Amino acid sequence: MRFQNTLSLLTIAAAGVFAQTGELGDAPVVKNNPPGVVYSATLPPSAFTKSAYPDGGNAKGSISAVASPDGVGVIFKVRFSNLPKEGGPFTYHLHNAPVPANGNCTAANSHIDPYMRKDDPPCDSKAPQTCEVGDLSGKHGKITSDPFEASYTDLYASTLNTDPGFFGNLSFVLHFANKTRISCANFEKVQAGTPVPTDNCTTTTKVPVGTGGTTSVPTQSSIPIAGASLVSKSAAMLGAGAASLFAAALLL
Ligand SMILES: *[C@@H]1O[C@H](CO)[C@@H](O)[C@H](O)[C@H]1NC(C)=O
Ligand SMILES: *[C@@H]1O[C@H](CO)[C@@H](O)[C@H](O)[C@H]1NC(C)=O
Ligand SMILES: *[C@@H]1O[C@H](CO)[C@@H](O)[C@H](O)[C@H]1NC(C)=O
Ligand SMILES: *[C@@H]1O[C@H](CO)[C@@H](O)[C@H](O)[C@H]1NC(C)=O
Ligand SMILES: [Cu+2]
Repeated sequence: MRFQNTLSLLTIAAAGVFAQTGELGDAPVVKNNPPGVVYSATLPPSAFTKSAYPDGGNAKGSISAVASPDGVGVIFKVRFSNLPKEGGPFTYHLHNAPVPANGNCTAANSHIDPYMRKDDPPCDSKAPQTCEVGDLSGKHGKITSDPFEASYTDLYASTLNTDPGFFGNLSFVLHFANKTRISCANFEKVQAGTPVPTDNCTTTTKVPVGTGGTTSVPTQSSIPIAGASLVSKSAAMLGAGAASLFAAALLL
């Protein structure tokens, strides 16, 4: 019995399961996110850290988020391109304050961390419930390519405005590996209350998962990512892609 306990402890230690837990415990899975409500955030035309783009400009980047059709977790679709040539792998997080009108990314404060886990030691992606709720790149992977695309379900961030993991009126920040803030953007509600997708669409739609492959990549020609086109893009995604999002949720 004692030997077995010791052995299992050793096994757990070897597997690295002793992840940091928040002072208030692990993040609970959010099960009541309102289906169909989309939030998105798009980086502005010029960087916060100007030295990242000596000739002006900025990374292109957007995050859109919608609850899973069953309300369990939130499906994130993340795209970045035109990243700085050095200083990666880049990280990005949901931050716990909005960006003011002057674009000051320092004012976006720190990560969404309602269970008070702090960012040190780093998130163990094998135990995402122990990570800061806002640490998306810690849980789901850093930005390791340009362009970079990822689609995943996060079970702890929330689109329900009464949940501690709510980010819909907050922001995300893109960082160099050394944590310097390159750029940041506020989330905005894109569209409310679309109907739950019908099942019969799932067989005909491609599943956008991860980077590369069949997913479309933003091109240089689509430089002005205006609010309007973003809205229509996301709306189209919701309509035509709702079934694929659902499929992605099942896969991930
Ligand atoms: C962080 O990394 C960037 C890119 O490599 C560099 O320009 C910047 O000086 C670094 N900042 C600090 C504080 O080390
Ligand atoms: C940016 O925000 C930080 C933190 O709120 C503040 O200390 C700093 O003065 C602000 N800088 C500007 C230029 O507004
Ligand atoms: C964001 O929304 C929540 C819930 O409605 C609210 O409690 C919080 O104060 C808001 N935060 C900001 C920065 O507006
Ligand atoms: C899916 O079902 C809806 C409602 O039942 C129907 O109107 C639509 O034509 C169907 N679509 C396909 C591709 O079968
Ligand atoms: Cu951050």
